[in-house]
Amino acid sequence: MRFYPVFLSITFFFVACQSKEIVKAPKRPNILFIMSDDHAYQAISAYSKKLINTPNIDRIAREGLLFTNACVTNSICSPSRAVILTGKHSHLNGKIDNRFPFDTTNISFPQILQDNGYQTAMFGKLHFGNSPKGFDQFRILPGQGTYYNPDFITKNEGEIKIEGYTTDIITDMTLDWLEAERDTSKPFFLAYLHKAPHREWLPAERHYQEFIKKTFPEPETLFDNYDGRGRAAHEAEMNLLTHMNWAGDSKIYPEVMDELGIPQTANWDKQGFEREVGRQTPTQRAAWDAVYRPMNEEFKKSYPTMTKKELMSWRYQRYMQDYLGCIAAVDEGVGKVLDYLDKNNLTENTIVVYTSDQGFYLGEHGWFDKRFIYDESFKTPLMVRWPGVIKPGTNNTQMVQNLDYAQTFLEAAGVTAPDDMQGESLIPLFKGDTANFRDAVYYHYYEYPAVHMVKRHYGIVTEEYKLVHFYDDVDEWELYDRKKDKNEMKSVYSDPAYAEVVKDMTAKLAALRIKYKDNEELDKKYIDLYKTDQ
Ligand code: SGN
Ligand code: CA
Repeated sequence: MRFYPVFLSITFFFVACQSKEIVKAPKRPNILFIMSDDHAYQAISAYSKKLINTPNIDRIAREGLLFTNACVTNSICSPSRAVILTGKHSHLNGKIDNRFPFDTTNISFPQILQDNGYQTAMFGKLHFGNSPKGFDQFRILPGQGTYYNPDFITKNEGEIKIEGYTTDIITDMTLDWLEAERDTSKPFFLAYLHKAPHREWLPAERHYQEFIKKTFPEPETLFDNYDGRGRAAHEAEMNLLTHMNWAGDSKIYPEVMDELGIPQTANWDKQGFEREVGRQTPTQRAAWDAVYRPMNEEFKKSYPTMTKKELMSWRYQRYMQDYLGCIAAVDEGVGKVLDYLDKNNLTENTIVVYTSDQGFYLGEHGWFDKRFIYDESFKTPLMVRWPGVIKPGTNNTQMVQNLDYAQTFLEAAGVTAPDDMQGESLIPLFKGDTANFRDAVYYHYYEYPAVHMVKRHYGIVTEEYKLVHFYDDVDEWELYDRKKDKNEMKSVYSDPAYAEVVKDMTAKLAALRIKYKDNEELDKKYIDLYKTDQ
C-alpha cells in the first residue's frame, strides 16, 4: 500500500504522455473584473505616490501589467459600463448618457461567456436602470447607490437593505460568492464593482478618522482660469470653489451653512447631505459627528476672514480627505479578494483586472467630476494580472480603451467575438507584442445640457496630439500638443505653426468616424433626443 501513490503518479505520467490532450488542453481562465467608480489614476500609488498609498491595488500591477495610457470612449459612468459590456461605442450601443436605461437587446460579453460554460456573477454598482443579463447571480445597487446601509436589487431575493458600509458589503458579497456559490467545475467571470469613490465621498469610520487629519499637495493647475481654451472649459460647472456642494460634498452641516449665510451651490446641496449622512444609524451618526462636528466648528471660526484663494485650498483639502478616504476601503477590499485567490489556489488561473469607469479631476484645472476628453477624465487606471501569460512588473504605453475588454475576455475564454464588436483584443499586448496595435482613439461625449454642463464633443487622440470638436450650442475646435503641453492649457488649433497638424488630424478624425460608424446624422439624432425628452 505504501507504494500506491507512487504507482498512481507513474500511471498518470504515462497516460499524460500518451494523450497530448491531457497535457496540453489549457484550463480556461477565471476572470475577476474589479472596477471602482470615478477612481482617478492619480489616486493609485502604482501611478503616482503623491496622494495615497494603495498597496493592494498596486499588487496587481506589480505582479502583472500596468497600462499608463488606458482611456475611455465616453467619460461617464453608465455609458462607460455599456461600452465595456458590449464592446461597442456609445452611438451604436445606444447608451449615450446616464439618463436613458440601457437597451438590453444589446449582446454583452457576459451573456456569451455564460452561454459558453462560464459561471457569472456581479456585485456592486452597475447603474443601468435595469438588471444585467447573462449573470447567474447578482446583487446591484439601485442607481448610484449609497455609502451607508445600502439597498440592493438582487437576482433571487428582491430588494434588500443591508446595514454597514457599502464598500465592505460589496467585498463581503464577492468573497461569500467565491466561498459558497462558486461552481468548481466551471471557470467564472466575477464582476466586483465598487460605488466608491463616487460623489458624495463618505469614507468608513476607520478611514475618515485618519484622513480628516491629512494635508495633500495641490495640483499645479488648481487655480486655472481657462485662458487658452474655448467656451466648453469656461462654461463647465465642475469648479471646486463655485460648483462643489457645501453640505453634500464638503460636509458642512446644513445648519452651519445657514448660520454662516452660505447659500446652497445647487438645489440638491443640502439634500445630498441628508441622502447620504441622513442614512446613517444613530451609532454611525454619532461616530461621524464626533469627527465632522469639530471640523465644522473650526470652519465657522475661519470662514469669515478667508480669501477666495484660501477657500479654494480649503475645499481642495476637504475634497481629498473624503475622496481618498473612500479609496482606502476599496484598497483593503481588493487585498482581501486577492488573498482569497491565493489561499484557494485560484491565483494562477485567474485574470485579475483593476480599472475605473473613467478618470476624474482631483483639483486639476480647479475641477472635480469628469466628462471631458482632457487627460484626467479621458484616461483611466488599468492593470491586469495573468500569471503565465503576463510578465510581472511590466508597463504598456499603448492607447487601449474600455472598448477592448469584451474582445479580450472572449479571446481569453477561447470564444469568437461577434463581428460587430469594435475593440481590439489586448492579449497580444499582454504577451508583449505591441506591433500592429491602434495608434489613435476615438472619443465622443453627449450628456448636455445636464449636471456639470460639459458641452458635447468628439475627438481623436494620438500619442502626440488631441483634436476636439465641441458642438451642439457651440461650434469650436481645439488642438493640444500632448508632448509640449502636458496640462493641456493652450489650444494651438489656430496657431499657423500647427496648420499641417490640424489638416492631418482632421482627416484622421473623419476616417475614424467612418471606421466606427459615427456621423452627423447620429449626432443630430442624439441632440434631438434631448429636445423631445427634457
Ligand atoms: C451625480 C453627481 C454628479 C455626477 C453624476 C454622474 N451629482 O449626478 O456629480 O457627475 O452623478 O456620475 S451628485 O451630487 O448627485 O452626486 S456617474 O459616475 O454616475 O457618471
Ligand atoms: Ca463614474
